[in-house]
Amino acid sequence: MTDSLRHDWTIEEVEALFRKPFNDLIFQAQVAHREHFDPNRVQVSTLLSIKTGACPEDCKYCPQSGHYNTGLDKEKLMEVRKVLEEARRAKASGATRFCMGAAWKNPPAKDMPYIFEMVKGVKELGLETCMTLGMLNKDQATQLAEAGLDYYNHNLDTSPEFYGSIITTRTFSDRMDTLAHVRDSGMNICSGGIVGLGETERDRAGMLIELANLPKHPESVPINMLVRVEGTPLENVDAVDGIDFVRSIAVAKILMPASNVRLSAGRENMSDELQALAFLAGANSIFLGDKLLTTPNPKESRDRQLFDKLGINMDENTVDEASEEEMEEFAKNCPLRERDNDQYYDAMNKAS
Ligand code: SAM
Ligand code: DTB
Ligand code: SF4
Repeated sequence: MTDSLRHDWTIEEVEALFRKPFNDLIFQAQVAHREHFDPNRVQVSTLLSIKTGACPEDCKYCPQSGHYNTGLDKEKLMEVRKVLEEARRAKASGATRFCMGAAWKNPPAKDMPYIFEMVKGVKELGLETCMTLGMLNKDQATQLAEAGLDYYNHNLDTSPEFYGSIITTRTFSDRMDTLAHVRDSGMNICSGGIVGLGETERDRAGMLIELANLPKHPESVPINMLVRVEGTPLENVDAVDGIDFVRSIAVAKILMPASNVRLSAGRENMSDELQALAFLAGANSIFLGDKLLTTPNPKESRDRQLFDKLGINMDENTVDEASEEEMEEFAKNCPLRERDNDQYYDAMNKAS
């Protein structure tokens, strides 16, 4: 498929964007944004950690890595029933997409039946579904697409050059392989990165180029500001400058104008004014709800106040919800939903 979007950005061009006078950069991003979106609407997702902590990966930014002591309570895979309760709550708060995250290197085969039930159940509630479960092989991506998963989140996080300074338990090309499987499966891609890991501006440009030069742009591009968590190797890294952060949002929008750019982690420590600049730079998606996966996010009431001040409307739910009867029928045919998986996990933990 051909589109009018570019997939051939060079590092020189993107570094030049980063160096533009701020006003010119924001103007260019806002013009690009308005060609594809209503400038006063944001897409709203809610996050839930469905399996928390004890991750075998050593991502230096992450409170859930088993390599660091961050005082986090580990939790096994959440029961399907509980996930659906949280999804119902998210929908009532106004989210249109429910994103389920697991602290895995890759999803274990034995857990896939539970995962599929979560996808089906959340969809039946009338929400879009997104999951982030680590690396996928081709079959897993196909099976998730068949279960009805709408989006798969898999971030590149930083440039290929800086990657090895942040994560040693996988490679940048492992990440790209999973993105290719997700694209081939027909699911939408959600992929972005983190600003504030100690990377250079060239690294920020490098990461965005990798996303923008994919054969098809990710439909969703989350830009996270590092949440510095005590116990992680990056707890004392210098805080990222707000204006520099907004530059990354603007450049992401200019490179991928038809994609939803998400003002993702880090909003808890941002002023209203900084968030307003990020929206002006083309961010049009957020996580709503007082928790991200394990760290705090602004209270819903604060976000609603901010949107009121800015005249921003939240996207409305357009997915048809299943009827009461359909939900009952689904529950009847879903033995995993009500099953308490404690016994199953105790046995597994003993075996490992
Ligand atoms: N384990 C899976 C993976 O890494 O793909 C999924 C969950 S992982 C927590 C999802 C994303 O959260 C990471 O790729 C990273 O971008 C983001 N993240 C994790 N810790 C963060 C932090 N302290 N600050 C900002 N973003 C963070
Ligand atoms: C994304 O880019 N950011 C979200 C979501 N995708 C999965 C996760 C942010 C996690 C922040 C740290 C935490 O709460 O554990
Ligand atoms: Fe594990 Fe994902 Fe955290 Fe890395 S970012 S340690 S893969 S949960």
